[in-house]
Amino acid sequence: MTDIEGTIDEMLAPYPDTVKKNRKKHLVVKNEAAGSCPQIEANTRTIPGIISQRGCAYAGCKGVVVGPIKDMVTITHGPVGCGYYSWGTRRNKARADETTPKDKIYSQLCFTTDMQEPDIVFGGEKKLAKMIDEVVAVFHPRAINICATCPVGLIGDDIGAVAKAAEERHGIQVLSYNCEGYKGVSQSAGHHIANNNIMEKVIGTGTVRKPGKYVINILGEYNIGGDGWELERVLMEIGYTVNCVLTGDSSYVNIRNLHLADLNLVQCHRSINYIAEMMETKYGTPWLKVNFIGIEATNQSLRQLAKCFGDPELEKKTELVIERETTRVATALEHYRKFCTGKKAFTFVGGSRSHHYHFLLKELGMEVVVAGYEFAHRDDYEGRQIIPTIKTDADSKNIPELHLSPDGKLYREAHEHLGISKEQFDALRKEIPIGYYEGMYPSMKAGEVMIDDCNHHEIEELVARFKPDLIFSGVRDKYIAHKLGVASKQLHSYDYSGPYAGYNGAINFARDVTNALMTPAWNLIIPPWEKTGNSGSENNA
Ligand code: CFM
Repeated sequence: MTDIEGTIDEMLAPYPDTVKKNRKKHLVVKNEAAGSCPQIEANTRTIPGIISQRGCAYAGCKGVVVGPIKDMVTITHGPVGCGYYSWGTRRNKARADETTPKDKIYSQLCFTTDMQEPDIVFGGEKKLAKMIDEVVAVFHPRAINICATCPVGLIGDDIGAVAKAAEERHGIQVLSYNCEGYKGVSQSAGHHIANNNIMEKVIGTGTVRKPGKYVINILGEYNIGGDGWELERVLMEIGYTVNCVLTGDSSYVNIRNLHLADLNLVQCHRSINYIAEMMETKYGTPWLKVNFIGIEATNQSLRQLAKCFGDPELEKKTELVIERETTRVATALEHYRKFCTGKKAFTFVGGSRSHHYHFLLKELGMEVVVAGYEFAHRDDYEGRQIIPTIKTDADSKNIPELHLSPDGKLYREAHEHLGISKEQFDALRKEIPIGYYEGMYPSMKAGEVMIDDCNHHEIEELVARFKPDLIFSGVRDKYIAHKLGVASKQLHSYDYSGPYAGYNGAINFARDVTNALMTPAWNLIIPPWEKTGNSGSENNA
């Protein structure tokens, strides 16, 4: 047993035996000698009573995937709390453009049926139908989403029937999502439910391809703090047409035309890999895993993207932009690196960022000693090659798998989408991550820890034992870190800052991290374990 494994056993020691056994499966210590990643347990139920960082299926569907679509009204069908607490908390920015005027941006607003006790007792369908009529009369949206919360499923409101009748009444698309919070073990279930509906009912209904030689979509980019805008700036300068970003600053009209692009880039694998895969099956559209967090990661993603089209001119332009942008940000990054080098970090975020930010943190000279996802699946840790070995359980069977087949009219082979030969595509596939994601494990170093569905107790213990300088997490853990005397930065909402993606984002991030690390307050707080000279849970009360 290594020292770190011994440390983990000590951390789990206060748990009852069954809990200890369960939680141990959610932890992996990187062991270079062992070669491939050991199996980690993920996407399974949180132990009742444990204070987890996770959200619910409704949060994943409404809050993450469909909520940012700016020209759709998204109605939360349920008591007011779910709508209210998911209002404006995720910083998916949107702005008026040629698809959507300013007064038609609804992603910033909160629409909820505010079900009351009589609605729970007698059913909420009539109230929902009335609300749709009012929304159409007042706002005239292009289309509507209805997201169900827990009580809706419990009382059996047929939101599908309400949506269908409303479509007939109003002549616009009304999509219903049975994303009741309990539908899965985390928000991940809601991503899948949203992906299914968008794929089945929206993608492929449009006929307008945006003009351009290289037309791409960015999937799994939600424009938090303006990240997507920074990426579009760079991609457009190189010569790409960004057909649609799913779903950051996206509009319904563009999502309908998603299938008309040549290539899908996948930024957040966890939340959107379903659509990427289904589009590959139905339309033959290839997808490329990218990461635009960190300068080198961005440069690598841009180079791999340029290779896809087999055009030397595109590669040349890519190199010019990379050269100019990298040089432009180098001095500022070098300045911040002086403050960040040698500092240790934890990254606990949902299902993608804990990995993506590794690259940027390493560029700043920092080490990620513990990294975890709230709700990722095994492939986000271990790589997609293990997908066939993932056992489906009762919770994952809850979400229907769509079984699609190639579209007779629109299906084209991947190489045809890219305008290259089959041989060129096959060679490319071996070289760059087309249709593949390697997961977080390869980014970890020996002795570093990956943890799934980390909880309050474990965060305290890990802090006491690994003594990080900075914890990247969300609002649930931010103040745990502060109480332990450690600086923290939110990687979900960026603490009202951003963008953090691409070149300009890297500078913003380096500045914010430097500010967090250099804040004198942290030197004035004595962490609990240093007061007693011990470590361990009994000292963390
Ligand atoms: Fe993808 Fe996200 Fe994430 Fe996610 Fe999220 Fe988010 Fe996240 Mo918060 S879609 S998995 S469900 S990158 S809201 S923009 S930051 S937990 S790591």
